[in-house]
Amino acid sequence: MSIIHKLLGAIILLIDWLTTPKSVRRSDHQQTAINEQAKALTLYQYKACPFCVKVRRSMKRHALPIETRDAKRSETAKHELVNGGGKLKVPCLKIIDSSGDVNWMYESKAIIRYLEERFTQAA
Ligand SMILES: N[C@@H](CCC(=O)N[C@@H](CS)C(=O)NCC(=O)O)C(=O)O
Repeated sequence: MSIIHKLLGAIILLIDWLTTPKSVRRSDHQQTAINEQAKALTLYQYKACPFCVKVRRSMKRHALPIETRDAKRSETAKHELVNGGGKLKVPCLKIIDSSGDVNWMYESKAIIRYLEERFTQAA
């Protein structure tokens, strides 16, 4: 990775840290239900990818404890993503529905829209 890439990544992470959004507050009962639902979701991502930062900020805003797996640092996560989703591109949200079917959702905008539609009303 070039120095410029590393520097850009560090700047992105710094701005993200300085402007971390507040999380929505729910009743304990509601948050417990959300936490249960979040267990069926996994975000494949890179730490300093700006599209992944956008998705992680949305997760923070909606107080979603979604597991993240770094497809750059972990060969296992990379294989899971490529084998399951079909391509090495992040962010990608793995969604297991109530029937156990698995869907791999690419594109940060689509993922953020999905999280907002699914979890905003529950706030
Ligand atoms: N339009 C996509 C862009 C995603 C994207 O370009 N991700 C880059 C990382 S920042 C990527 O996965 N590149 C492939 C690779 O690193 O192998 C989105 O909004 O999610």
